[in-house]
Formats: sequence, structure tokens, C-alpha cells
Amino acid sequence: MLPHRECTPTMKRFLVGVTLAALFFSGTATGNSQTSTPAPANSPLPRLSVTATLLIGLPRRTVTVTDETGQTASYSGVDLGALLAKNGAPNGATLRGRAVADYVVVKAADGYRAVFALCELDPAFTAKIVLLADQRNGAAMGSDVGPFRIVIPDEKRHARWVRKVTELDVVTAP
Ligand SMILES: Nc1nc2c(c(=O)[nH]1)N[C@H]1C(S)=C(S)[C@@H](COP(=O)(O)O)O[C@H]1N2
Ligand SMILES: [Mo]
Repeated sequence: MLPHRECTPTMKRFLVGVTLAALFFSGTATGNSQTSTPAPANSPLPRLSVTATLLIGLPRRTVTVTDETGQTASYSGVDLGALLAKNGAPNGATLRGRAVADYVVVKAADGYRAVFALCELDPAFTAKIVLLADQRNGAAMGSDVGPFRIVIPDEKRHARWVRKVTELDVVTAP
């Protein structure tokens, strides 16, 4: 420690400046910034109610799958990753750094939930298809299954094929 000395007004202004800068940068580092680079600091992760409007304007695809009872069905809808990206989830070039620990909680009307890491949903990482379907065999699905259902053609167990999807909540792993 230096011996005690009076601070001049110039020194005080300098100390205040340094303290404010330190607070600002520590906030940036520990705040809600999702990536080590471009994403805007404090951009909130999306929490979305699933309605028909949410799917409008997204590319659609149809997949033909065999369900657990051995029946073949075709499901149509949109890629879950594309829907989340359009609504502000990290993707592509911004899916790096801290965002690699981000995931989406898919919630259903009966309280059922399943999670997908954003990296499982990003075409830059994987060719895996995770579909948010709004049609089965060309028709809307009944309230026992729909109106929205997750379909994942490459998964042998169907535990993440969430029926009656109501909400998509993107969060960061602690
Ligand atoms: N909302 C909701 N979705 C769900 C479940 C559930 O209990 N609630 N069970 C899952 C499990 S474990 C399976 S095997 C499949 C079964 O879907 P199916 O009855 O259309 O074959 O749905 C999945 N989706
Ligand atoms: Mo299951």
C-alpha cells in the first residue's frame, strides 16, 4: 500500500471512470450475452406460445415415418430449429461460445416436456430432422395428439415426439 495521500479532483475523476468501466465490462461478461461474439448483449432468448401463426412463412417439409405401433404415417410441418432461429434463438454463426449450452424445453398441454439442445436443431451442426408438425396424413391432428406434435424420424424411441405442444422455451444451461 502507498502511504495515504489526498486525491486531486483529476485523480477522483479517473478512479470513478475506471470503476464504471469495470462494472460495465463485468456486466457484459456475466450477463445474458449468449455468445462470445456477435449476438447483441442481453438479447432475450425466445419463449414462444405455439399457435398456427408461428408457423406462417417458414419452409415446410413432409416426412414419412413408422410410428411405435408399426403404422406408416406422413407428417408435415416446419423445422423446429428454423422456427426458433426466426424468433431470435442463436443459430448458424451465432451458435457458438456460451450458446452451445442453450436448449429448448418443449412443453405440452398435459405437462409433458422434452428438451433439445440448439446444436441438435441447427443444420450447420447436423442433418437431423426435428419437425414441429401440424398435419398427419394431410389433415390437422385431433386434440389427443395435436394441433402440434414433434416428429423426429431418426429416433427409434418416441419419448421426444411430444404431442399437444403448447410452448417452446429457450434457455441457457446454468
Ligand atoms: N404430450 C405428451 N406427448 C408425449 C407423451 C406424453 O405423455 N405426453 N409420451 C411420449 C412417449 S413416451 C411416446 S412413446 C409417444 C407415443 O406417441 P403415440 O401414442 O402417438 O405413438 O409420445 C410421446 N409424446
Ligand atoms: Mo414412450
